[in-house]
Amino acid sequence: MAKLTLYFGPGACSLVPHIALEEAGVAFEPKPLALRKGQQRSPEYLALNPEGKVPLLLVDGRPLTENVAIAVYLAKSFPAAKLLPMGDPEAEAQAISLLSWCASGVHTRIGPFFGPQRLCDLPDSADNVKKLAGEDTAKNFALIEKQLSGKQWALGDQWSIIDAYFFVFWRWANFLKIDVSAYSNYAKHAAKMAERPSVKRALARETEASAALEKAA
Ligand SMILES: N[C@@H](CCC(=O)N[C@@H](CS)C(=O)NCC(=O)O)C(=O)O
Repeated sequence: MAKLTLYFGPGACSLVPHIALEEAGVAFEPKPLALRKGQQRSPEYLALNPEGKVPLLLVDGRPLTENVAIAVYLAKSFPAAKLLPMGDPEAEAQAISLLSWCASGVHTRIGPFFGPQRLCDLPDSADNVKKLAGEDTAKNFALIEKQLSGKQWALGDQWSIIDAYFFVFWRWANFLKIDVSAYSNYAKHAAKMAERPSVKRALARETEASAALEKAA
């Protein structure tokens, strides 16, 4: 089996593969980075991922970036964990469609709340950027709410890595104090996610890592 190393930022979108690794019960080396301190831009890290972002999975030392690619790699490497549908081409493609939308449609719209000046650095523009990000995020959350309607998980009865992605956005929305009161299916989904042992383990590791990174110089 390949040696796996996961670089993650506590609370960041790297929680998606972090939960997936726990769900698959796979041994891996966790490498937390303090994103607020800019550790993702250190020369050592940029040599592994020139984009300076998490997640990064090292597979026997070879870097694999991008949540969607890491999800597909983990799902195919550990089929027993059923992280994504496998076998039926249409079901596989539908899952990748939803996963890609999480990465390119949802993440990119809620992300500007964390750094509005990265999108527009005109004076006094931050509130406008956040207003637009909020409108798009509300539309995206309404779509997630619909996706979860009448279902146990994002794809139906079977949990998938897409559920981890939905959970990350929910946590961000709560951290950002975005009003989520309109999304009852999504709230129930998040509550069920929080009870999953894989999620508890990943969150415990991220909380511990966060405290250690804060303490370190
Ligand atoms: N498209 C990438 C996005 C990765 C991404 O934006 N990661 C954020 C954390 S959620 C990051 O590393 N930010 C640090 C920075 O931009 O300096 C993926 O899906 O893996």
